[in-house]
Amino acid sequence: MLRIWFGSPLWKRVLLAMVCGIIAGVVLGEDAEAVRWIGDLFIRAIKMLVIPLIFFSLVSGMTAVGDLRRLGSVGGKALLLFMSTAFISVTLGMTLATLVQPGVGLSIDLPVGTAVPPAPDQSLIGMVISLVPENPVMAMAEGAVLPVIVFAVLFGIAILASGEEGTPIAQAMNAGSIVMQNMTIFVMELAPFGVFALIAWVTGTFGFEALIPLSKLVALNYVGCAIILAIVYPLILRLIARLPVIDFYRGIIDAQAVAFSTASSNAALPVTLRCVERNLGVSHSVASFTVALGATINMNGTAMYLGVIALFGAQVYGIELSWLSYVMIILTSTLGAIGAAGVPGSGLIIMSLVLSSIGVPLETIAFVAGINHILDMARTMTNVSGDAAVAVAVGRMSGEIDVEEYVSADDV
Ligand code: DAS
Repeated sequence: MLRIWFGSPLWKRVLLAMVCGIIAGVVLGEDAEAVRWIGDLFIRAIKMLVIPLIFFSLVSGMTAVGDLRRLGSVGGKALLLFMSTAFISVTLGMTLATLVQPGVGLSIDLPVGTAVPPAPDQSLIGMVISLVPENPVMAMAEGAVLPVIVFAVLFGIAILASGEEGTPIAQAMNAGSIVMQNMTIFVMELAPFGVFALIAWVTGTFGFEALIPLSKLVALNYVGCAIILAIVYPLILRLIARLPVIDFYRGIIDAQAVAFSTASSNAALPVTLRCVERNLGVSHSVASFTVALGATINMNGTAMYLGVIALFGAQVYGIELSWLSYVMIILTSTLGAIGAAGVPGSGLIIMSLVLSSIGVPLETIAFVAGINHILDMARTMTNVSGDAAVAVAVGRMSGEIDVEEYVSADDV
């Protein structure tokens, strides 16, 4: 029985858990509250990973650059494209959620006593100042993720500046990143149990209609990914790389298939590299750096998803968002997508930081956890396609792409 369970793909187990959770919720009604603690345990396990995952993932991503000069030339172009596409993606996600309002109509009041985190009341300058931690360890202890991200980026640059990239400190950061990715995979193995409990509680407490917005969320995320694939990346290819779009998508279809089926940028990395080098003609030097860094810090599908879910959560709980909240969503989603790891479910983990930053209860995860893997497959495919698009653009700008090879792109 155990072999059948753990032998089947995670998305099938989560889907089964979701169906069982709905049935349990309908049967048990309010009594489903009795299993809520399992869901709370799952949410706590997700929160447990955020700080160490982001810190190690970011520092090891920075040190993977190799040296500051490289960070300046190829890295500078790649990072500019990574950040701008992430900004566009999260803004797209918020726009779609504003237009469609997936959470409106659910209007859930949290059970008495549930502390709703305070919405940000800082001024913009106050917010910028708070990005620099007075004490990085305290920032980590308090779960202040944005200051931790700032410290991690500076820490990574300092490793490069001191020429320490090949030393034990850099190796330790890389090892830490691998450990945290494995821990994320382990926590996601608990997802079926957490999803069962959360969906049972949601269905039993708020009624079956509470699940109807989930179909809107799935549709929104897939439409958002489609817009990024059909508009954002072609703009990069046409305006920056000045290369045809059809050859690009023909050349990376294998990487997209692996990313979609595994919901993991890391799992797709070897195929993405092979597609970018062999099918699209990007030099090994630019491809290996840009695609590897992109798999770690470039996640446009995730950024878009975070924008959608942040507004969904605010709509569900009837929380009015200030303009500063929108700025916070863009900041935390853009930086959070950078800190997310290329493994299944990391976007769900980063979501907890985005929700906390705008005072939206983490109970929102209860609604999304059940469909998260379905969303993860599409956003991972979008993430990987973005890594390849930036590699082509940087290769073109650096004169390190064989255009003949690109236009003759075919499947590997
Ligand atoms: N599954 C992550 C990836 O591999 C993306 C996410 O969870 O949002 O890119």
